[in-house]
Amino acid sequence: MIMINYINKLPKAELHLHIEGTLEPELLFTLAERNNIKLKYDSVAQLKLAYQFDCLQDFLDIYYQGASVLITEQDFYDLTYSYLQKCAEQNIRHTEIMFDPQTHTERGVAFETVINGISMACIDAKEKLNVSSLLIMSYLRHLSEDDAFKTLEQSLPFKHLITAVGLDSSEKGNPPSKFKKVFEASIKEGYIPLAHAGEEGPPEYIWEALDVLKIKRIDHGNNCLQDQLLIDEIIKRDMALTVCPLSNTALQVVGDLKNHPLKKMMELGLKVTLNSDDPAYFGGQLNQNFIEVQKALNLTKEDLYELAKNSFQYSLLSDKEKQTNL
Ligand code: ES4
Ligand code: ZN
Repeated sequence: MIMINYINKLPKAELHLHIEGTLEPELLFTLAERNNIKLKYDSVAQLKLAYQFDCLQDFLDIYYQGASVLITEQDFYDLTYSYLQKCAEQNIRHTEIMFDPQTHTERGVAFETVINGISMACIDAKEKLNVSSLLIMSYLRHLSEDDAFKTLEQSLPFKHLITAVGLDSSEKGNPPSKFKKVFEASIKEGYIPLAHAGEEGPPEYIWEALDVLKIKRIDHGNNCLQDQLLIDEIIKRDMALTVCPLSNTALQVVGDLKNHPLKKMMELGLKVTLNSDDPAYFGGQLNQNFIEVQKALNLTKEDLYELAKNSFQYSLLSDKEKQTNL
């Protein structure tokens, strides 16, 4: 109880969060009805039964289906604002939100609809909830580099609303080097490069994300533990890993929370942050990730404080903005 209180009160930033992954089953049904979309599931309970995953691809198949109920600017606004309300309740003071434009533009939803809905909610949440946010536009790695280039082009009129680019979706068979040119072009446009790497993919993919894509932060990165030289390099470059414990157990990247490498990572000197990834699908918001991992790994208050401190320190906020939170 003492630890739960401590966690709830701790000011935190969330650095690894897919807005499409915050779509709770209840809102999913509401939006399906609002947009006259027929779902494969008859009820919220039935839908929830489908949330059992053997691997990342299993999850992605359901996640893309879920996202298909998002049609209008209002839908994206409601989705985002409802996540930001949860941030306020958990004392998440700052969040760096990933969105996948291609998940929507592929279905005929305009880029503009997506970004306008999301960013209006962010503006309102700053004013009404005092939660700050910034946006990370993620390229889907199962699609071609040409497709990512189209997305980059579509984003340019909205450049002032986007801080960084990311790389997500099916990792195996889609190495970072596939996106070398589009990351170079994104950096030229002023976007900060980030990428998922080493969630299911090998350490070589993390090396590529560092050396070819020039990323500034590693999403997941669990598999760096298989390569001591890589661990040394990540520490030398002072790069953080955005670790997602409940995502890792839900997708069977880690068998049991008790065997989660988080504590080992901290002991090795890696800078890690805790994150919820896709909370509507993985069984818990950010504070639940803190609570469950604290219990499973017997983390101390000092460990928890360090994780929360890292979340501000390795955020994309300016040094001045960080000062107000640290
Ligand atoms: C994702 Cl957990 C995870 N990994 C890769 N891509 C994703 N997109 C949404 N969640
Ligand atoms: Zn992710």
